[in-house]
This record gives sequence, C-alpha cells and structure tokens, in this order.
Amino acid sequence: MTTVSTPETARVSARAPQELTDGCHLLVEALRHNDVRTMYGVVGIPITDVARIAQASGIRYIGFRHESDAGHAAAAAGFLTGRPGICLTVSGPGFLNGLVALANATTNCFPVVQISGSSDRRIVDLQRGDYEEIDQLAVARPLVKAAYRVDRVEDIGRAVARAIRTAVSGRPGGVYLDVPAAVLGEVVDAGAASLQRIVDPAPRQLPAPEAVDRALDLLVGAKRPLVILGKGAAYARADEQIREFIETTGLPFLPMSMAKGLLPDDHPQSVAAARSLALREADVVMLVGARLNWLLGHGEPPQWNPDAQFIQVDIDPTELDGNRPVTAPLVGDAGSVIRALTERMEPGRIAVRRAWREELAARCAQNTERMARRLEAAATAQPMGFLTALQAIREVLHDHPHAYVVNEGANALDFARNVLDMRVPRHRLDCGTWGIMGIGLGYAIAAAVETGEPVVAVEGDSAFGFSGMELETICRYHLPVVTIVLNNGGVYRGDDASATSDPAPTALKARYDLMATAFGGQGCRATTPDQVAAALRDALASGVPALIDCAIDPCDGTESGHLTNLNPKGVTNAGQRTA
Ligand code: ADP
Ligand code: TZD
Repeated sequence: MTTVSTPETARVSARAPQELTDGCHLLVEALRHNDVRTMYGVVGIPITDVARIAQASGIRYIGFRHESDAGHAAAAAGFLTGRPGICLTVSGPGFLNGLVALANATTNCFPVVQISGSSDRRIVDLQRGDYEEIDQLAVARPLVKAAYRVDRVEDIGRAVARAIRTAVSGRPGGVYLDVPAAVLGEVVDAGAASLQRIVDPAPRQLPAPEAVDRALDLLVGAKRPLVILGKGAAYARADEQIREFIETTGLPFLPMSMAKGLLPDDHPQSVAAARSLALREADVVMLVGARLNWLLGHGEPPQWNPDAQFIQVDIDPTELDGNRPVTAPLVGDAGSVIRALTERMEPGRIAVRRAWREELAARCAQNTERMARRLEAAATAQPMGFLTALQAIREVLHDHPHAYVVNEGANALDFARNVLDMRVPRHRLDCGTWGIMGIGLGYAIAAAVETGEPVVAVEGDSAFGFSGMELETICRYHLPVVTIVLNNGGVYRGDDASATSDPAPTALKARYDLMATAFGGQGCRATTPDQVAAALRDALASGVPALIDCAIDPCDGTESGHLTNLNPKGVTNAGQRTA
C-alpha cells in the first residue's frame, strides 16, 4: 500500500476504517485527487458505473458515439490543458476502438490516459472465450508510451498516479491503464486503499550551460539562420519566452501547422510565405519542438541545404540525430531552454544579416502577391472552389481571433492551413504527425468543453464522415461548435469516373446540413461565399451547434492534396509506367 503525505491525501485516507468502498469509487476518487475534471468515453460493461460515479462526484463526463472520437477528444484536451486527457472505454472492441486515438496521441506527443475495463483474466489468459475477450495489455503495449494493469483494488491510487505521471512527464504520450471488471467490483475497507497525489507531474528539464553556449555560438556565426517552431513548442506554454527570444534576436521563423499562432501569422519575422527558399538556403536551423520527420522532408536535400547545421530543442534526447546530425543539441523543455538561451545571450551578439533578411522579405512579398491574385480570382467563383469558401471563412474568423480552428481533409487541410491565419497560441488542431482522418469532431468537442470558446471545424467531406455522428454529441451537450464541410462530393475530388455501375472509389454524396437539423442543431447549405460568411457569423453569434454544408466544385482539388507524390507509381491500367 502506498503512503502519502499531502494534506488532501491525509483527509481521504483518514476516513473511518469500517467504511467500505469499491474499485469504481476508488478509481474516480484517484482521478479527482489528481485534478481530473473531465472524462471522455463510451459506457458499457464494466465501466458504466465509473462514468455515473464520476459525474455525480463533479467530474464532467462527456458521452460519445464512438470510442475513437472520445479518445481524440481526450488527446486534444491533453494538448490544450497540459494535463492528461482521460478516455474511458469498455473491454474488447471498445478498447480497440479507442486505441487508434491513443496511438495517434502518442505519435503526436499529447498526454492522455485511456482507462479501459477488461474481461476476466483467468478466462482471457487461457483463451476460454469470455465476453469481449482480448489480451488488452499486450495489444496496447507496442502502440503507447506505457501500458499498466491494476490487479488489486488497493493499487488503484498508485496506478492512476503512475499513469498520469507517465503520460505528462518528459515527452508526453498515450498511456493505457487496464482495470479488470473484477477489480472495479472488488470491495475493500476505504481506509486500506490510499490515494496518491503526484507532485510536479511534468518537472522542468533544464539544459546544461555548455549546451546553451554551443547553440549560441552557432547562431552567432550563422549567415542564414532559421527557427522552426513545432507543436512541441506550442505545447510547452512558453509563449512569452519564445516571443521575446525571436524578437530580440530578430531571427526569421517558420511555424509548423499546429504552432501557427504561437507568434501571430502576420508577424514581420514569419517567413511562412518563403518556406521553400528558407529551407533550401538556411545554413543554421534551430528546431524548437519540431521533428525532422516526413513533414519536413527528413531534413534532406534538395529541399534542404546539404550543408545546414542543426540546433535542436527537444525534451526527448532520443529524437536527435535520427535524420540529420545535430550540431548543437539542447535537451530540455522548450520554456527552460529558451529562457537559458535568453539569459546567456549577450545583447546584440546575434544579428541577422541584412542580405538574408532582404532575400526572405522579397520572396515573402512575391509569394504573398501571387496568393492574393489566386484568392482574388477565386473570390466569386461559381460553383465555389476551396479558396472561395475559405476566404469567406477567413473574413469572419478575423473578427473572432479566439475561436479554435480544427482542420482535416486533404485539399481542405492544405488550403485552410494557408488561408486561415492564426493569431493566438494553441488554437489550431489538425491531422498532425500521422495525417490521420477522424480527429475532427472529437478535437472540436474537447476544445469547446475545455475552453468554453467557440470552435470552427473546417472539414473535407470525407474527413467529416469519420466522426460525423458526434454531431449528435455536440448538439446533446449544446457545444458552441460550427462544423463547416467543404463538400466537393468525394475523397480528394468528386469527379472521378467509375469503371462500373458502382460509384467511383473516391465518390461520396450527402447533404450534411440535414444531419445537424436531425440532431436539433442549425443546418445550412451554402452555395455562395456570402452565404458561407452569413451562416458562420450567425452561428458564432448565437453559440449554438451548427453545420454549414458548402457546395464546392467537384473538380476542385487534387488527388491526395499536396501529397500526390506519396502515391505509389507502378504502371497504368494500360501497362505503361506512371509518370
Ligand atoms: P511538428 O509536427 O509541429 O513539427 P512534432 O510533433 O514533429 O512537431 O515534434 C514535437 C516535438 O516536441 C517532439 O519531438 C517532442 O518530443 C517535443 N516536445 C514535446 N513537449 C516538449 C516540450 N515541453 N519542450 C520541448 N520539446 C517538447
Ligand atoms: N483513413 C484515415 C484514418 N486516415 C487517412 N489519412 C485516410 C484514411 C486517407 N485519406 C487521406 O489521407 S485524406 C482523406 C482520406 C480518406 C480524405 C480526403 O477527402 P476530403 O478532403 O473530402 O476529406 P478534400 O478536401 O476533398 O481533399
């Protein structure tokens, strides 16, 4: 049994020893004891009572239609609050449904704990055929940061503490906590089961002074320096330190998609509009909470300068050197690292050369002008293209800088990322590291629940379908979420020819606005940009759940969006090599 020393724990443990409790109650108490305020899940055997007890105890329980969406919601809650989101699932298939989200959260470095009921161990382990039988711990383990099982009711406090600590400390990730039905039902003296409140769940990690000086020396000698901010930098909540460092050094920066808004997109040092040039030319690149994975072309030429030297700020040392050698590793949390850099930097020592600033500025101006012309040409297109609808959305969002933006799809993602500017940190949530579809409404629900701010989910029509049933959840909880479906009638595009009388593999067809009205929300079909803007303005003003189905030209967009090159080439149907 765990001993505890905080006053809160003493109060919990000091109850009369004859008082009885059980696994369900203890689990909820353990979560409350560690400041869990919200839980996302789908109920059923054996965890229905856990949800009921949680709700009665003051934890907000949000009931979903599918565990994957509940898991994505918990993951987004983790990213947005810096505390692990909690997802509750039933055993077997419910557990498996949640696992995609748990693995995705691990990949994205979001802290989350999936707590799942599980079937009778004595039957599962001999594969005798139990209700929802599966060896959940073994299945989860390779996909998550850690997987634990509680085998005795008196270990629940310890297990919850361990799961939360693991999810949120170091590089955050997904933790699986298996609680067999027998443990949930086990009755025990309340006095025999102590709770554990974890102290300093994600301790600061400071870099060594010599590592800081090494990085500073590299920046001082750089001719064409560049900073890349990733979602790890956004997660670190070091907004002020990062802004001060960027502004006092004058370094040009590029935000990755979920780091948009960490500094406003219209910041004069942002070189997002000159991205290709910046990557190709930079000679010293400082990565802050961003990995050199496929999203950054693995740091390789020709996209990157073959002679570039890297400074990498990351909380996880195993991330370094995987793709390009790191000349100046800075291992620690981004807040502590940036503070150390600022403290040890002599004023004026880092100065960005004029030639580099001017080269970037000229390219930014050129590309911004080119984009403005594209937008102008698309502004009144009929039928609407992606850019037509997105301009209308951009105009409205300009007056709502605190609205959260959730974004998924292929073309819907690529266009919206470029068109929708962000001005506030951690207000954009998207497909992330895996390029996963299905995060949309789960992320949107969590953003609304955790922050109370309005949420606008900009969805491709295929992407929306993955979590579309959660529209009912949004309506049931009266959440201020506006879902905008950029409906071009298909995966990628809506104009593929079919080889048979069946629809083409990419074809889709629906009036999504009717779903919203079916669930008691506002539904609207928009065919012009004025209608899109008016419907969005109304929905944001009223704060009621709404869906705007935007009729987009089926011919707009490209196969796989910006990722066409990742499709295998092979031969055409006529046996020719694909170009
Ligand atoms: P992006 O997709 O935006 O480029 P990635 O998800 O690839 O970002 O990278 C995020 C990185 O941030 C991960 O390597 C993770 O270890 C790191 N990270 C997470 N939290 C912190 C933190 N508090 N401080 C520094 N690095 C962090
Ligand atoms: N399944 C999952 C879980 N993730 C995926 N990324 C895919 C399938 C494949 N996929 C993409 O990569 S994008 C996409 C799918 C199905 C949908 C694209 O169509 P859309 O967006 O309607 O959402 P656009 O704007 O029409 O391109």
